[in-house]
Order: sequence, then C-alpha cells, then structure tokens
Amino acid sequence: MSAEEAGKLRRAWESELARKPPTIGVVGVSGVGKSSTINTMFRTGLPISHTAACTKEFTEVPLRVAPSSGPGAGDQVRLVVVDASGLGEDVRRDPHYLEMYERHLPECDVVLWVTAARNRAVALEQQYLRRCPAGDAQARWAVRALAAAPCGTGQRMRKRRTP
Ligand SMILES: Nc1nc2c(ncn2[C@@H]2O[C@H](COP(=O)(O)OP(=O)(O)OP(=O)(O)O)[C@@H](O)[C@H]2O)c(=O)[nH]1
Ligand SMILES: [Mg+2]
Repeated sequence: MSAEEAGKLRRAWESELARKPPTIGVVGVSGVGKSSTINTMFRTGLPISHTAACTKEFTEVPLRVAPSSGPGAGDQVRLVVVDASGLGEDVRRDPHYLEMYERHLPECDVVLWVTAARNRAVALEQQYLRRCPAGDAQARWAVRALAAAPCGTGQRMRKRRTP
C-alpha cells in the first residue's frame, strides 16, 4: 500500500470512529452488577442499588479513554458504554425491556453479558440469550461471569458443613 493510500485509509478510519465511536453494551438480568462493573472499569458514577431494580432506561455513557499500551498508547479514544436495564426485574416490565434490548443491541459493537458467579442456576439467562438478537452480525457476545460473591462467603459455608 502506498503512503497516499495509507493516509486515505487512516482518514477514513478516523472519520468513521468520529461518526460512531466503538460501543460496548453491558447487559444481563437485574441486580447482577452491570452498573457497578461499568463504574469500576471506567470510573463512572452510574447509580446502583443494593436493594431495588435501578437502571430503568438504557443509558449511553460517552467516554474518552487513553490506552496505556499498544499502538495507540497515549492517544485519546472515544468510546461509548451502554448501561442496560436488568431483565427479569418484573414480568410486567420485561416486554418493554426486551424491546429496548432488540432496539439497542444491534448498535453495539460488543455486548457483554454480566452474570453473577455466585449463582449456579443459568436456565433463566439461557432463555433470555436465546431471545436476544445475538445472531446480528454486528454484535459479538462475550458471555462471562464478572460479579462474584465475596470470597469469604464460601469458606464460612464450608466450615459450617464440617462436623
Ligand atoms: N458480591 C458482589 N456484589 C456486587 C458486585 N458488583 C455489584 N455488586 C452488588 O450488586 C448489587 C446490584 O448492583 P448494580 O450495579 O446496581 O446492579 P445492576 O445489574 O446494574 O442492577 P439493575 O440496574 O437493577 O439491573 C449492589 O448491591 C452491588 O454492590 C460483585 O462483583 N460482587
Ligand atoms: Mg444498573
């Protein structure tokens, strides 16, 4: 590729990034720690709740991040993180929430499904994953456990079972 072509490609790339910055959707059932995860990863101040369903609407958070390593180290990069409402909060709210998932997720470049590692029952989440628009070519699904119970809990439970 000539230097001129490389310059054109770079300008096209930069203009596309300015038009639509990379977008990460953070989704999952209610209360698994979606907003907390975003706050921890990006030092944002999204509201969270210990007791009641919290994020009622999809919330787009525009960010500027500076990678500390790699080819773009030190450059300011625009990024959008989308904090989703939690599925399963209430059977009456689910149709509205699922409609929002179907509308917003195809706009995301990466979708992160947050699940509580303390919970071994995954059937409910499997049902939601089958319904969500995972087949969309633009959305890549990264399904990982992020929200773990405090590590002391398991140790205390094991001690109690020991005679
Ligand atoms: N044990 C544990 N608790 C967490 C973790 N992350 C978040 N929490 C707690 O989980 C609860 C819910 O956190 P939120 O961030 O509001 O959860 P959410 O998924 O955004 O909730 P909705 O917006 O209602 O769907 C709060 O009490 C958090 O402190 C984690 O990694 N481990
Ligand atoms: Mg939330």
